[in-house]
Amino acid sequence: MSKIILITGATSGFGEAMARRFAAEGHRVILSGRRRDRLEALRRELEGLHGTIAGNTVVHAVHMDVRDRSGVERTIAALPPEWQAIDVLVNNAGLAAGFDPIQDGDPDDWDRMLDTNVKGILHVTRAVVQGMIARNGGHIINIGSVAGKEVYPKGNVYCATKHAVDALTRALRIDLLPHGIKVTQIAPGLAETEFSIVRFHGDAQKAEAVYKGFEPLHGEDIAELAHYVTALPPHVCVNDLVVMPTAQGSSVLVERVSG
Ligand code: NDP
Ligand code: 8X3
Repeated sequence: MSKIILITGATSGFGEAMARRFAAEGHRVILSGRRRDRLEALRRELEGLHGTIAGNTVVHAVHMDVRDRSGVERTIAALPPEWQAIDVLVNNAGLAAGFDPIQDGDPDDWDRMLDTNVKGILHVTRAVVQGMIARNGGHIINIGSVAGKEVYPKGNVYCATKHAVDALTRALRIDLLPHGIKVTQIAPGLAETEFSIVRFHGDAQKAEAVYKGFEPLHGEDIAELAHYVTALPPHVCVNDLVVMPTAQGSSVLVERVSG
């Protein structure tokens, strides 16, 4: 059955891969993010590939900064009627900013991470969940991280935000239980997206080094898992899914081949 799926942070990485996958599986996808040019390019591409389902376009795009609570509320409230009954919310937008020991960290980076990774999930969930409750069903997927299961050197605030995602996911699951709403966390390890470029403030060399000597996860791997958890029967909910590259054993243990 075709679902309406809202993805935050659909302009790159996991979010973009999930948008492509869900649209290819016959779902209707709401793309969101801050970079308007990328949103529009992906919207056009997916519409060209998949056209319409039962008279409705397969894709809709909204400019939305998850840190802006009133902007999020306005954007969700202003969705066209045929896009309002969101079945699946993927809280994917997030970032790491900086990679320093706590004493050298930049408080502006801390604010960006806390506001995006934690408060962003709260803002979007709050705006979407009332509709799910009214419809007595839905599915919220939070993209956590192995950084929400462990801490590692220089990961401090990013790890704290992803531990918050882990806790919030479990709390949502409990609070939304009476409403028939599934809540799932997908917690990936090292994946090559724009994540490290953002973390290192645009330093592509430092970012590339993170994925040297082993095969990291790719956006398509996370899209596969997101598709899997949404395709299960109504009585089955995956609560938590930790996934790493085969070469990764923990946040700090990666089997690399040199050369
Ligand atoms: P990318 O940098 O490739 O994608 C991040 C996405 O988040 C972009 O689409 C970006 O869009 C969006 N985003 C960032 N800030 C905001 C904001 N304020 N409002 C709306 N959208 C925002 O990285 P990934 O795909 O890797 O990251 C996706 C999620 O996966 C994040 O939550 C990250 O923490 C998590 N993760 C990543 C891992 C990895 O190794 N790559 C591993 C584990 C988890 P735009 O800039 O257009 O707004
Ligand atoms: C991103 C993966 O290992 O850099 O969440 O924290 S890691």
